[in-house]
Amino acid sequence: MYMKFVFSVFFLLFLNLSFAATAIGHAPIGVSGDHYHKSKEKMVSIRYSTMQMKGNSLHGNTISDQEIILSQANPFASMSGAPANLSVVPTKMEMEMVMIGGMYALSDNLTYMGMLMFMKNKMTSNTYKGAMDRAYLGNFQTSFDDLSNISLSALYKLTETNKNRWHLEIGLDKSIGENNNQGNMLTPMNTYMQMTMPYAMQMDGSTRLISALTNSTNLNDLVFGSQIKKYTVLKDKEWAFGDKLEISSWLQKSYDESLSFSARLIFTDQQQISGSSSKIRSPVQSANPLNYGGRTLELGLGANKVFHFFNKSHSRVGIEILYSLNNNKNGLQLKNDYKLIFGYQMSL
Ligand SMILES: [Cu+2]
Repeated sequence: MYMKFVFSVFFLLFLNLSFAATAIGHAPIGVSGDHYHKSKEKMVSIRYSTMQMKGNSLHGNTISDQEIILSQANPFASMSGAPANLSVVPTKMEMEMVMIGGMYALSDNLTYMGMLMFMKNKMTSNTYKGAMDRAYLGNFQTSFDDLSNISLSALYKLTETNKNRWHLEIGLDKSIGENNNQGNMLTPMNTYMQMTMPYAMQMDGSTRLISALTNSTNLNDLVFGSQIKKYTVLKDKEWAFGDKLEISSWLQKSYDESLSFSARLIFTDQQQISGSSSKIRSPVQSANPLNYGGRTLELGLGANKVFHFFNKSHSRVGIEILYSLNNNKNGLQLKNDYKLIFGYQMSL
């Protein structure tokens, strides 16, 4: 429902585009908080991203469904009727996100940035018999669609010369979606049952501190940029997704004034889930808080294009595709496959 509304707004804006100005001024579209503004400037943006996860890994090594159901114990086996081993195996997860953002510069040194995020997750899983021959029973899909996060940040300029700039970001992010989404699951008893979905299909309701340091260096028609960003849990409800550190470095090259290309490396290190929910107890890896977080490395290839708009304001369109280079996730998890980010920014 949210998604449809957001797309309508997006395409209305998109229809108004016409040409000209410089593309290299902003980082690849997947980097948020990459720039600040001059006093009184405003900007609105919308970003859409879709991420695919496919196949499983145990401590970073690929593992098959059969190996999972034969070797991985169900942590909830002591519950009556629960199978001794994991019996539901996620095979694919598709995450879609829409972020609507606004920026406003109070002065040349201080820019405020606000963001609203919508999320849609779809998970496909296989179910196997809980005991005896462990026969394959079928697959099923669960999903949720929700307003997920709201954040507010201050971007503070540290230094700026013709060649180089540095800025800080300090902000708060609040997770506002539901933490007891239910799904209809095919159980190892070959029945359908309404159950609280695993953590991956919930919002944790936590408040996080966002802190980041960003640098950008110009070398003629090249830009070298880097950003280190940390999300730290300040306050949680029952449980929270772990603290996350992201380090990103990119190289951009101008094709002409209005078009640039980029390559980016993104390293992410996330902690396991802290706490747990007593309602999440299905015989699936994603119901175990230990099977979250870890280290991943991705390569992003992207392009930015600038358009002119009513002479005084301008628009940018950015696209970035992230390929997974390395998955070293904690415990048993789905592997990252690829991510696509598409964004539109308009200066007012
Ligand atoms: Cu901006």
